[in-house]
Amino acid sequence: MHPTALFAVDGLLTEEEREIRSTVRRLCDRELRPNLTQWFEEGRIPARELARTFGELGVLGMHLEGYGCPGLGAVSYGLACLELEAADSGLRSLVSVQGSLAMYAIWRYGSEEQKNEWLPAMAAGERIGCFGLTEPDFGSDPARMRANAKRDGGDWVLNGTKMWITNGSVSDVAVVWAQTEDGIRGFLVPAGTPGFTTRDLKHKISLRASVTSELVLDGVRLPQEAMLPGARGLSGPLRCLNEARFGIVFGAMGAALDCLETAIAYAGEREVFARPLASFQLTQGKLADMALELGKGLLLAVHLGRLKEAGTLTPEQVSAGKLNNVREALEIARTCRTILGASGITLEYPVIRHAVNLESVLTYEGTSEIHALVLGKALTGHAAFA
Ligand code: TGC
Ligand code: FAD
Repeated sequence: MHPTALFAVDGLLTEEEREIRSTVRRLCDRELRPNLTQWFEEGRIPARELARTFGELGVLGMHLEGYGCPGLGAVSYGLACLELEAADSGLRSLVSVQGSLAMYAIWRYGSEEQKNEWLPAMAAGERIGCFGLTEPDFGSDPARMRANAKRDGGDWVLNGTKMWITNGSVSDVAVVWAQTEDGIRGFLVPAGTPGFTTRDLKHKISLRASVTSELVLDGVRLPQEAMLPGARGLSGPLRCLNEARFGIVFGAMGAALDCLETAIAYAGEREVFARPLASFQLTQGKLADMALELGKGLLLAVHLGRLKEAGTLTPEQVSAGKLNNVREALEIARTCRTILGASGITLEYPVIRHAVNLESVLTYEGTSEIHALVLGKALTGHAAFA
C-alpha cells in the first residue's frame, strides 16, 4: 500500500487537481531529479532556465487571476508545491518566492502599470523577483527593520540591507520593504538601479539548490511610481507571507513523502540479520508512525486548501499548518535517515538532502517558535512575542 492510500487523500481531489499533480511530477522526474544531486553538491542552480521551465509549466503565480497568471485553485497550487518539494525544497522556494511573495505583492498592492509591467513576464518565468523583508538584525521581528525610504523631491531614496533573500542575485526586481514617515511601505527595485547590489551567501549546508543573497541599498533613488500604492504597515508583507506559508504546508509533505517512499523501498531490499529490514517490528513501528503523520499532514493541507478556496482561511490556521507539517516532515526525514543506516548520510539517496533542507524551512517564513506564539496568542488572547 502506498503511504498516501492509508487515508484515501486522493479521493478528496478533483480530476483536474490530480492531473496537475501528475504533470508537475512528470516534469520533476524528467528534468529536475536527474540534476538535483549535482546542483545541491555544487551549491548552484540554473535559476533562469528553471524559471522559464516553471513558467511554461504554469506554476508561477499559479493561484493568481489575470495578468497572464493561470488563476487555479489553492489545492492545485498546493499540490504543485508538494511535487516540487518532493524533488527539493530549493525548487519549491524558487517558485514560492516568485509566485507567492514577489508576484503576489505586486498583484495585491501594485498599480495597474506595475502589474502590467511585471506580472505577465514573471508568470512566464522571463523575469524573476525576490522579496526583501528580513535584515541582518531583524528576522522574526520585521517591525523593527532599519531599511528606510525618504522622500527627496518627487523621488524616494532607499538605504539599508536585506539578508537571506531567496532568488536575490538572480532577480530582475526586488520587492523591498522599508520604513517611511508613513509606516512600512513596499518598493519595486529593478536590478541594476545605481546603489543596489547583491552578494550571494556561501557555505550553506541547507537549501544548497537555491540562491540566497544579501541585498544592499545604498542611496538607491527611485521614482514615486516604484512604491506599491496598496500596502501600508507591516500587514502588507505579512499578508504575502500567508500565501507562501500556505504553499509550504503542502510542500513539506512532499519532502516527507519522498523520504518515506525511499525508506520503504530501502527497508524492503536491505537484509539485516538475514531478513529484510522491513520485516522487523521496530522498523514497521517507525513506518506506521510516519505514515500516520504524513496522512494527517496531507489531510490538514487539503482542508486548509479548501478553506482558502472558500475565502475563509485565517492566518492562525496557516500558522497551525506550517508549524505542524514542517515539524512532522523534519521528524519523518530524520527517522527515514535512520532506516537507511550509513547510506542515509550520502547524497545517493534524497533523504539527508531533504532533512537538511527542512532545517531552513523550519526557520524561514516564520520560525516554529513564532508560529507557536501566533497560536498561543489566538488561544489565550495574550501576545507573547515581545
Ligand atoms: P503585530 O502587531 O501582531 O501585527 C502588525 C500588523 O500585521 C497584522 N498581521 C497580519 N496580517 C496578515 N497576516 C498575518 N499573518 C499577520 N500577522 C499580523 C496585524 O493584524 C497588524 O495589523 P494592523 O492593521 O493592526 O497594523 O506585529 P508584530 O510586530 O507583533 O509581529 C507579529 C509576528 C511576530 C507574528 C510577525 O512579525 C511575524 O510573522 N514574524 C515572522 C517574520 C517572517 O515570517 N519572516 C519571513 C520573511 S520571508 C521568508 O522567509 C521567505 S523564505 C521563502 C522561501 O525561500 O521559500
Ligand atoms: P531570529 O529572529 O534571530 O531568531 C533566532 C531564534 O530565536 C529562533 O529560534 C526564533 O524562533 C527565536 N525567537 C525569535 N523571537 C522569539 C520570541 N519572541 N520568543 C521565543 N523565541 C524567539 N527572508 C526574506 O525576507 N526573504 C527571503 O526570501 C528569505 N529567504 C530565506 C531563505 C533561507 C534559506 C533562510 C534560511 C532564510 C530566509 N529568509 C528570508 C529569512 C527568514 O525569514 C528568517 O531567517 C526567519 O524569519 C528568522 O529570522 P532570523 O534568522 O533572524 O532568526
